[in-house]
Amino acid sequence: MKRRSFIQRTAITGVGMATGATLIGCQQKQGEQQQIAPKSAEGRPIIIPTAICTWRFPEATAKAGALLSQGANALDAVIEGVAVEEANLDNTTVGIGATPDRDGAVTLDACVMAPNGDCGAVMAVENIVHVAALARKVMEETPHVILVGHGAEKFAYAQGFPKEDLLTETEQQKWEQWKKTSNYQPVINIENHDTIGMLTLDKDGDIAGACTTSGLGYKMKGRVGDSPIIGAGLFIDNEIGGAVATGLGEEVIKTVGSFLIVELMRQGKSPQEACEEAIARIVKSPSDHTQFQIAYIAMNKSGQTGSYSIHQGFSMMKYQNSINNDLLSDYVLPLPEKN
Ligand code: SD4
Repeated sequence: MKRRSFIQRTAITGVGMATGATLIGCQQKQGEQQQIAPKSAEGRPIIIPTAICTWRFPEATAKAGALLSQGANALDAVIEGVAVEEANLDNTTVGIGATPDRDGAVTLDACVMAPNGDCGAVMAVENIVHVAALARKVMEETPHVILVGHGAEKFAYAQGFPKEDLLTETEQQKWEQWKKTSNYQPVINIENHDTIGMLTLDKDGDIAGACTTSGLGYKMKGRVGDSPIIGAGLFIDNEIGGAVATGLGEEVIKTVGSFLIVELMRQGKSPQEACEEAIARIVKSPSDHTQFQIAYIAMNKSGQTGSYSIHQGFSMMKYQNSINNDLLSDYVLPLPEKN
C-alpha cells in the first residue's frame, strides 16, 4: 500500500493492527505519549530498549526493536532496522527501487554513528543496496569517516557487498516520463520524502543511529543532502541522546540540525522541545519554509522521544516494550490545499 493511502486509512479508522508478533498501536500524537522516565524501586533509571524512526516504517522499527529485546547492541540493531527499508522495493527514497537522479542513476547516501562517537558515511554510491552497513564498514575498517562515489563502491566490493542494479523498471519508466518535461517540483510529504533515519537505545543504555536515503528524486548528478552528513542528518552523543533529520537536506545542513538538537538536550531541553527549537531556527531563516518539508526525531538516554516537522503529515515509529506506535508529529503549518 502506498504510504499516503495508509495515512488516510489509519487516520480515519485509528485502529491497531498486528504484523507478525508485533502490535502496532493506534495512531497517537507524539505529545500524547507518556514520557516519564521509568525508575526502579531504589530510584535508579530503568532502561527500556527502544527504536524510533522517521516516517511510517513499522517493519523497520519492529526488526530493530525485536533485536534490542533479544539483547542486541544499539549499533547492530540500527543497521538491521534500516536495512529493511533499503531492501524494500516499494520505498522509492531508500535503497533498491529508489528514484534515480536526473541522469537515470540511483545514487545512495548513508551514515552511521556508534555509541563511542565513531562514525562513518558513504555518499553518491551506485549498485550497492545496504549502504548503511557499508558506512559502518567505512567506520570500522578504514582510517576514514567518508567515502564517496566510485571509491565507496570499490570498497564495498572489497568488503564482499554484492553488485546490484538499483533501478527498477517502474522507476525507469517514471524517469523517462519525467525527462519529457524535466519539471523539478518537489511535493511536500509525498514522492520526495521517505528517508529512513533511526535511533536505537539498547539494554545497556547505549544509543546508536543510522540514516539512509537516495536523497531527492531527479537530483543533479553528484548532489548530496544532509542524510550522510554527521551533525546534519544524524548526530549521537552517548552521554545525552541522538537526533535524525528528514526532508530538504539543504536546509538541514545550513542549521546543522541534528547536532543542534543534541546540544539543546545537553542544555536541558526535552527531545520534543529540542526538535521544536531546531525547526524554529529554519522557520526563522530567510529560506521560504512554506515550500519544503523538514522533520526531526530525537531520543534521550532515558528513552524519552520527540518529533516535530514544518508541515503536517510527518510521523515517527516508536518501538518500546513490544509495542510499535505510529506517532503523528506536531507541526508548524497545515498541508497546503494542493496536497
Ligand atoms: C536529502 N534529507 O537528501 C534527504 C531527503 C529526505 O525523505 O529526507 N527524504 O535531502
